[in-house]
Amino acid sequence: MPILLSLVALIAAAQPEAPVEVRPGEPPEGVSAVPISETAEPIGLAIASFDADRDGRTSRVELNEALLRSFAAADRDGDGQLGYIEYSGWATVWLGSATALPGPYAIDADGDDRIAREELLAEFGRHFVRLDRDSDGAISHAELLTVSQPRLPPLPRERTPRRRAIQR
Ligand SMILES: [Ca+2]
Ligand SMILES: [Ca+2]
Ligand SMILES: [Ca+2]
Repeated sequence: MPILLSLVALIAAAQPEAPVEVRPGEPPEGVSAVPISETAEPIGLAIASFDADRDGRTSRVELNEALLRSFAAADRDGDGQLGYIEYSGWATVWLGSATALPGPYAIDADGDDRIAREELLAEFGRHFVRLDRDSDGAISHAELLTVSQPRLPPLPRERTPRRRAIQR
């Protein structure tokens, strides 16, 4: 009898483990059902890089000083204003792309096709207040992160009714 038992044990040990059953629409065990990603807006890149004293936080003074410094560097023709082309150069350096937000139309509050220092400071000031979630007067890196759940691919749809709907 003990021989038979050990034989059963051996056979059981030789059997491959039953595959983990994964039901459609459910993640396998150990994988979070809610994938989280943390991203920063382009304006967050600029604000983080304006942290002059490297304490990991950008104060309003650091923001304004860096904006004025970078404004002067981007003002190629030295007229004290940034044309839209000059602004796209500024945005490429500090926001990472000429088309990143905030765009020139949002900043150019008086619509004269030129960006004045005050207009740049005012627009960034608005974003500063928005991003300073704890209202302590400085933007931490944590305040620049947006936690989001990436979109999952849509479920396949039945085609026929949809085509009919488009034809109508
Ligand atoms: Ca700082
Ligand atoms: Ca203007
Ligand atoms: Ca803050």
